[in-house]
Amino acid sequence: LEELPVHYSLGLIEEQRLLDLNITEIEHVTQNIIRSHLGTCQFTSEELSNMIWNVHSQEEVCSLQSKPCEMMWQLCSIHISNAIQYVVEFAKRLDGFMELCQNDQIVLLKAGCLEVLLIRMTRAFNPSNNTVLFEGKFGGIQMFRSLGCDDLLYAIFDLGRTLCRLRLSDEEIALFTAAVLMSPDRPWLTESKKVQKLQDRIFLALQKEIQKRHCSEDLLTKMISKLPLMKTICNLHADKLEFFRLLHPDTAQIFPPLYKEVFC
Ligand code: CLR
Repeated sequence: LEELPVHYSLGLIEEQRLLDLNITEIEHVTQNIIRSHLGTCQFTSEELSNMIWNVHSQEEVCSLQSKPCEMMWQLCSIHISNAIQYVVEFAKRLDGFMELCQNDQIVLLKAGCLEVLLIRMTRAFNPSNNTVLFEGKFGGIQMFRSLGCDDLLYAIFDLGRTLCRLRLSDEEIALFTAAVLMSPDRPWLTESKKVQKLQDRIFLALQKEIQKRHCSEDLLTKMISKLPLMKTICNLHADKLEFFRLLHPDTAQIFPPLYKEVFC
């Protein structure tokens, strides 16, 4: 080492310092996102695992099934907009999000919040009996029969099962939802380069997080491969909502304002 020219060893040190800097920067991104997720995920994993065998009784399922279609739509939209409020708070806490222009903040949230909810649903989904958390207890797809959207519900439950199979940690869910939210390809973005840079950092952080826990490197590929199914679900939801509004033109009052703002 003593024989090396001085500038060479200095160069090495410099490079090493740069590497450390990048590592701490990504570590920073990771910590910010995980903290934001844990602070806004509505239920801790512990709360969810305590609830998981608390299943709706047959009577409770029947009473949901006998609700009129409009009432069930209203109930679901209330739960969804409540959950969206937490997603909005999640986005606001992500480094860089509030520095985007207001137009882009709105574009990203409108386009991404249902996808984020669908990923978050994995935490509240029990794949061993195909149940999801709804109204404080777990229940199967039949709870939603009166909505008249069987194909949509099958797609949602299908996604729940396939995402659960990936056995994502809370950290991975945090980073995955952040990456989905920061999608630079959403229509009407004005500063998509900025969003691209933020998403690049998030994917780097996600890759690092996956390397920590898994031997197989293809988890990220598997996660990304679920995005088309999510897009299909979003489109189906939009179609069903449009159809519902055609059948019930008086729906202006039944949906909560946030649900209308995001989806109508
Ligand atoms: C997702 C994870 C959130 C909490 C939460 C709130 C509302 C839940 C949602 C989760 C999962 C999907 C859900 C939704 C309410 C209605 C909806 C159960 C658990 C079902 C699938 C019905 C959808 C029907 C329409 C789109 C018409 O932290």
